[in-house]
Amino acid sequence: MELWFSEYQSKNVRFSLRIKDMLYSRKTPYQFLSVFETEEMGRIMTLDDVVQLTTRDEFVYHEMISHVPLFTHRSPEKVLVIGGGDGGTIREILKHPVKKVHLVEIDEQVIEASKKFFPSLSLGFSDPRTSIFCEDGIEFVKNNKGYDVIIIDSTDPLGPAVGLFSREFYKDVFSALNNDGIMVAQTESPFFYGDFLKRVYGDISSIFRFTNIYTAVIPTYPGAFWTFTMGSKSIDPTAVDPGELPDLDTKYYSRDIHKSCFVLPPFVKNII
Ligand code: AG3
Repeated sequence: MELWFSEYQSKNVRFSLRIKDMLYSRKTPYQFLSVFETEEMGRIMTLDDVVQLTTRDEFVYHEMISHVPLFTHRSPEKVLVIGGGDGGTIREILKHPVKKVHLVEIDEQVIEASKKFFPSLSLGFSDPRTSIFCEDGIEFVKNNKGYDVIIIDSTDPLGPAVGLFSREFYKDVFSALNNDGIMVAQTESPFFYGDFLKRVYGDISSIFRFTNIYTAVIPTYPGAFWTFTMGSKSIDPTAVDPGELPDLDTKYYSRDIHKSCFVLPPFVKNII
């Protein structure tokens, strides 16, 4: 018997992975969390039947959501991650000489499942620079300040994550950042979420001096062509000279990618 996991990418498009083994499945207070072993994409974590990561391609998302803002800042010391309970973003941030990384994940069970099933992602949880807070990120940014970089590693803009894409939240993120602070949010694929991207870009650019979208290819996310939207208080992201960036052990991110990822095709420029 063949077992398949399918994610509805839109009402009329589904993406399916053949499952070898179902490792974990439970309802948490916030969402339905599953872990599968797949035939081809390694291990996957899903939340409410939406792919969060596969061990085969997670490096693209986690490298890109971390290194682009951290290297744009140049000397980040204190970094906040909102969401990202799997730990992949923390793992990448810790490749930089940062002093403190705070992780705010609302669902403790995502952290526990990652420790158990995704050790290559969650290894940064035990680093002395990491502090973990199982709280609502929306409240957390209202009460905690002084960050150089804030990374919003959220699920899709549905259900509990809706507030993480609101203009009010971005204003609180702005206030939680230092004067040269930078934020980045994962902002979906322009193929399926064009209107959403336009709205978020408009909101972030009404608050931050610089707003830039950059992209990466993530085969297991809807549309594969993924966007990240960066808001910067004073540093112009396009003025960064990638030639001056230090070497880093990465598989997708590179100096050339740092430059090219900000180049947008006309259909995306026309959306925003
Ligand atoms: N980021 C999840 C991105 C959204 C994926 N969307 C989808 N498959 N429809 C959080 C997980 C990685 N840390």
